[in-house]
Amino acid sequence: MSRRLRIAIIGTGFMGRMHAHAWRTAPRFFDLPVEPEVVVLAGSDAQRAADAASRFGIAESSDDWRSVIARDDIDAVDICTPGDTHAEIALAALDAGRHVLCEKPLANDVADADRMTDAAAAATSRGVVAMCGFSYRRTPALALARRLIEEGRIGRIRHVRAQYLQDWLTDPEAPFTWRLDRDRAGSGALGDIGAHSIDAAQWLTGARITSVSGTLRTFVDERPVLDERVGLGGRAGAGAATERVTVDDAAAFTASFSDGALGIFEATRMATGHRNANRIEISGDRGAVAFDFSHLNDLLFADATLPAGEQGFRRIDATEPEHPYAGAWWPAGHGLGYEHLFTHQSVDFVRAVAGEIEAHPSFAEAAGVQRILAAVEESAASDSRSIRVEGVI
Ligand code: SOE
Repeated sequence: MSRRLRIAIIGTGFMGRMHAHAWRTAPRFFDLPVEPEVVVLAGSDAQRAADAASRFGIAESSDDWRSVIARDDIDAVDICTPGDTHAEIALAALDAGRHVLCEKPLANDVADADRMTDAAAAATSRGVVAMCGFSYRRTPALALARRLIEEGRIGRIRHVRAQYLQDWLTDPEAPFTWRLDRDRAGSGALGDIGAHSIDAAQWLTGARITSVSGTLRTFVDERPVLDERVGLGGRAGAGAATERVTVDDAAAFTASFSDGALGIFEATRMATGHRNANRIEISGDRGAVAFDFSHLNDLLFADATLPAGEQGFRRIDATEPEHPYAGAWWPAGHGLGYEHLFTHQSVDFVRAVAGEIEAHPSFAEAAGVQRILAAVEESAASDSRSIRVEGVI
């Protein structure tokens, strides 16, 4: 294997810039078997791609992802574009024998997710790695929660309570973005942030969601149009044209898990006061874990095997060297942030390419999340009827 992993990032928005930062940081803090290097950044707008490349110290930029994938000096393609382009780019990259890291949700519908999964399975047999970017798996505190659950520390799981709360759409004047267009984003809060909760719930518990009953709500169905470069949180001027919102602002659903646990999920972009509260609490018959991204370095752990007088949640600061990923960073107690999740994701991707670990989540797992999203939509369209999730892996 060459000592370098030459990467092309496709996409120059929030995620493209975040991934560019992560690839640069990963080898500086982690000892990696292969040195990742982003050699080209591609985007639909040539100037924007050139600006972003220069800011992140990437030698080349392009406005043509197809020619980038075809280059013979590219080993891996990192897809950071809106969901409507994931399948086309991933299929082309896998076909060309490139390793692929694809942002979440894997696709905009189950059919595309399945095509990507089939292509990934064929490519994997030729030594190619395909991984979906559910970045929260790489939060040290959440990875610690998984370790505790695997060790049996919370026992048999009965409840999963997951909320992903954002508030950037609370104001009816908050502008339209591609995230509010069903053709580009697939769905709204459900697929953008609810997908994280679904992935985390299944990854943490090791169980699969087998049926759901849900409701979707769009509170504001038209919004002013603003240049997308302003990004999340921007505002349009008076008299701006408007665009119809074709996705949900909020989603809520209950879920049954394969191990008998009961889940309750809420995903919304209208939870006033919550900027990015990705929360999950899992209750078992021996204990419980609770996590809130607003305090991402903390894991709350309740040990129900202790004497009654010592029970209740206690806070673990997940920054000790023995905690997942944490040892590569700062002395204990000095904390990590959102960008570190992406650095850890890059680290795991590189290690998977080098054959040291298995890439996770696989496209198959991410397609499983897609099936659950589709089932929630189907349920919401039929008065919250309970829908079985087909093809649970
Ligand atoms: C916007 O809602 C967003 O950037 C999501 O797309 C990300 O996946 C999440 O981590 C933060 O919020």
